[in-house]
Amino acid sequence: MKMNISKCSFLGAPAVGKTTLLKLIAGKDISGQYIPTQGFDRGSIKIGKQSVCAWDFGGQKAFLPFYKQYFMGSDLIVVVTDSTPVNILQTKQLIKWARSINEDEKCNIIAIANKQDLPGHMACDRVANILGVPAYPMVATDRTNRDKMYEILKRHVNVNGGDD
Ligand SMILES: Nc1nc2c(ncn2[C@@H]2O[C@H](COP(=O)(O)OP(=O)(O)OP(=O)(O)O)[C@@H](O)[C@H]2O)c(=O)[nH]1
Ligand SMILES: [Mg+2]
Repeated sequence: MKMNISKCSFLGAPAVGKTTLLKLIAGKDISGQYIPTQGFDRGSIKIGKQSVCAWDFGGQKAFLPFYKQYFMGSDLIVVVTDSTPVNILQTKQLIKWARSINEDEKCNIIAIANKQDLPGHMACDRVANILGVPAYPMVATDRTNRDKMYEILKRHVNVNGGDD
């Protein structure tokens, strides 16, 4: 019997806000200082009736080759950018990498244009244009965005009959 679990991978450069986004969804404290994720962390999120296994991949480039085997088979890839022009271009490269690894799998890629509260951020529609994937504006450090982030995942995770 196929279990009703999706795999959702969070990918992005260091310090763009991946771990913060996952804490936001989980309703955890998001006020702490930056602690870089070493390797990856895994956690479970409930989206409707669906259990989603969320993989939080630390952004340091040296980890990338090591990720391949863990990253394969993602149902949804959430690439996170801090919405600066330089980082958006780095993110474009990461999307290329993600596609090259998942090319045989059908998997969705979306982007979170995070840190929309900071001066100099790029507007989300421009981020979407450059990256070529659907993008959503976000401030992960604002806990009132929890429902918004939940709805984004719900829309894109392959929810089977999970209407609530
Ligand atoms: N101003 C602002 N700061 C944010 C936002 N999202 C996250 N941060 C801060 O950015 C820093 C890095 O956040 P993390 O979530 O740890 O970043 P990460 O992408 O998991 O980084 P790695 O684990 O190194 O790959 C933390 O100090 C967060 O508080 C945001 O939307 N706006
Ligand atoms: Mg992290």
